[in-house]
Amino acid sequence: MTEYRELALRIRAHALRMTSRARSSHIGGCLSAADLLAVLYGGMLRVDPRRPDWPERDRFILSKGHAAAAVFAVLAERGFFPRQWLHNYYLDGSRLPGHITRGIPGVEASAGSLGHGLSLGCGMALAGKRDQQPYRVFVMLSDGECDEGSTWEAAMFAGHHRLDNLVAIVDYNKIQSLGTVQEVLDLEPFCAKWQSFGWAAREIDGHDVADIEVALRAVPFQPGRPSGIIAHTVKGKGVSFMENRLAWHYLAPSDEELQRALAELGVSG
Ligand SMILES: Cc1ncc(C[n+]2csc(CCOP(=O)(O)OP(=O)(O)O)c2C)c(N)n1
Repeated sequence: MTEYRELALRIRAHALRMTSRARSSHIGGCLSAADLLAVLYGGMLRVDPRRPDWPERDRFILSKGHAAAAVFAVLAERGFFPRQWLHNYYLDGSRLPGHITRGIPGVEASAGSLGHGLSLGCGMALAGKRDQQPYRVFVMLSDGECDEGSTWEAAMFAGHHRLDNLVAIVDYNKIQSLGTVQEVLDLEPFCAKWQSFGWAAREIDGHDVADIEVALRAVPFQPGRPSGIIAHTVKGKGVSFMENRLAWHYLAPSDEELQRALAELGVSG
């Protein structure tokens, strides 16, 4: 568990530095996803950085593509590409754009226009079944995307086709870009909605690495059903002045805020 926590810390520190340097948005949703990504890439995903195109690899799709900084950070930490690439994230001439983009080693799909990742995951999972491939497909969604009809069409499709090689992980941080989920379009009873679409779904604490590992080890939760993990998280998790603050969806940390945030995490600038 210590390794997961250390990896999550490095993801948070990288994402803070990257968004600050680029003066770019979305740090709140990177910090909420950091523990989930640490457990996924810290051991649960069957991937190999030396063979990013290995046909039997698990597929991971970041449907909430604006949190790219966190995924680039974990891919660099796992050795898919050099850590130096992170230094000019989202700057002119960079290899790493502000949203997740296919073509970068370890990235399976482009995303950023929200609400499409689960459909992509369904296609990959269905292809895997038809080709009798052993890989699993993991899709990380935001709660905001679950206000979109396309997500529920994909959820219905996955249930209908009994895609038990598909796992949806919702980073349920309860905050979108301009309001809370409750104000914008409430999702509750959320877990029950997934279940009614034919999914085996459960709720976890998305910051408890042990809880996350137990859930990821248990997929598929039920044979013949896609697995849904509703991960309760906190937007901005780990940095006190960002936690649960709507403004940190779009704000970029200033130099001074970056130093304060890194000091709170206990890492140097
Ligand atoms: C189709 C689409 N509409 C609008 C946007 C602009 N946008 C970027 S992030 C975001 C919502 C952020 O909230 P959420 O999706 O819950 O993400 P998280 O809190 O996990 O960062 C929106 C509306 C978009 N990227 N795609």
